[in-house]
Amino acid sequence: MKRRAFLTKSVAGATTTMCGLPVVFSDNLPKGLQLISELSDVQDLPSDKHSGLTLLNDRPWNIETPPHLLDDHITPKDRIFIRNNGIAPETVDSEHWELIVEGEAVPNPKSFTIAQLKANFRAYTYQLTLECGGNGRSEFNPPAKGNQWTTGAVYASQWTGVRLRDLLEAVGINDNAVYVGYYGRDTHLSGDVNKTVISRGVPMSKAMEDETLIAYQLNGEDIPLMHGYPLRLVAGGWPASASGKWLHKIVVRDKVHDGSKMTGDAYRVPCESVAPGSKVQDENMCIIESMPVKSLITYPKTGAVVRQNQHFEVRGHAWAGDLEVSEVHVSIDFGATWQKCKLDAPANRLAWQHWKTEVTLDKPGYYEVWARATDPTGKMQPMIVPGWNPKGYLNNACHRIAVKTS
Ligand SMILES: Nc1nc2c(c(=O)[nH]1)N[C@H]1C(S)=C(S)[C@@H](COP(=O)(O)O)O[C@H]1N2
Ligand SMILES: [Mo]
Repeated sequence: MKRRAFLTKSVAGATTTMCGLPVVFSDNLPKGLQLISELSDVQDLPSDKHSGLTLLNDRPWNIETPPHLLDDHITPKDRIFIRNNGIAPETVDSEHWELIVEGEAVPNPKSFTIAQLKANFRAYTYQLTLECGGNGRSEFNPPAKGNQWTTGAVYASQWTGVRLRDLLEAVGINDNAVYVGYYGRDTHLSGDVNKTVISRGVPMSKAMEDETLIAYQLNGEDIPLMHGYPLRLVAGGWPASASGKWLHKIVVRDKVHDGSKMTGDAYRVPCESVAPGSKVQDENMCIIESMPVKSLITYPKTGAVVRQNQHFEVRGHAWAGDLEVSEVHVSIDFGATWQKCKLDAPANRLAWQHWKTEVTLDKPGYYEVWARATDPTGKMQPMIVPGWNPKGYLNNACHRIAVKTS
């Protein structure tokens, strides 16, 4: 859903502008000739985003990142994909922002300002991999409804904040605690203020992990508005939908949280594999938890021309949900043989890992480079799209790029 380019001609016909810019030499334009920009679709991204990102939808914003723009070890804010289910708040008063902690397992609900969070709890910083459960959806067949993500709904920025665990311990929770759910301050597309956009969460075991944060900074600065300013729950390694933006309430439930997009087929896959196109009853759908092993080639990019017989570096990142990736291999012969890559340790638990290797292509022609990561249980990325599911989640097929030799 791209916006049309915007052409205006002043009444006098003196200035012609395209997308807000004057058209130089507009006097020379033959009458009736359409500008190319008028004929093609022009992307209209939020101004703080890198112009190379790909717009999937502008209401709500859904924008993905091409693999070569994810080359940094720590993803800069202008390259982070955006996945909004509703409309982000337009203005935020961070001074008066309150975080409420309540729910069946909280005998004495409490509320905190951001200043109180900062003053009363120790700050931690972790680099965390956040991948949308629907990343890779575009490859499923029969296709699944929803944003047609290719490979770009993943990033690993650095988050700073307080531990959810420290907060819950300070508030005091009962033994009947089962699940933590979040509520954010975005608004429903319908405009109905009584409707919750999305309210997901994680079980207590994930909530109490060291790396699960109530964050107030991303890469050492205030969180960008689109990514949850001023507060965000972040649970790395799990579908990013568990990491609630514009966080204003945490509920500690005595049952599995049943907020918006926790039930039915949302962020769930069939508990047992099904034939493509099957109808699956809700009771046979299971909540997605730790994300599967996956990797991305961030250099070179598809279309690169490399010198025949001259080695060049291939590199990228790999991640495996709650686990650490144990190996990454690449293939230049469509998976017939694989070479092992150098793989770095993560910056901390739940951060993606960098890998690289040298590749030589010795014949003129077209090649593909495929990357395949393996987790410590021996599970590898499949070479073709795995387990079809109704909503198109968890496609962790090998990433492939095309290169030519010259
Ligand atoms: N409040 C709120 N939190 C949210 C969402 C949302 O729409 N509203 N989208 C979720 C989903 S589905 C994803 S994939 C991530 C996207 O995070 P990002 O926009 O920082 O990339 O945010 C999650 N948290
Ligand atoms: Mo998502």
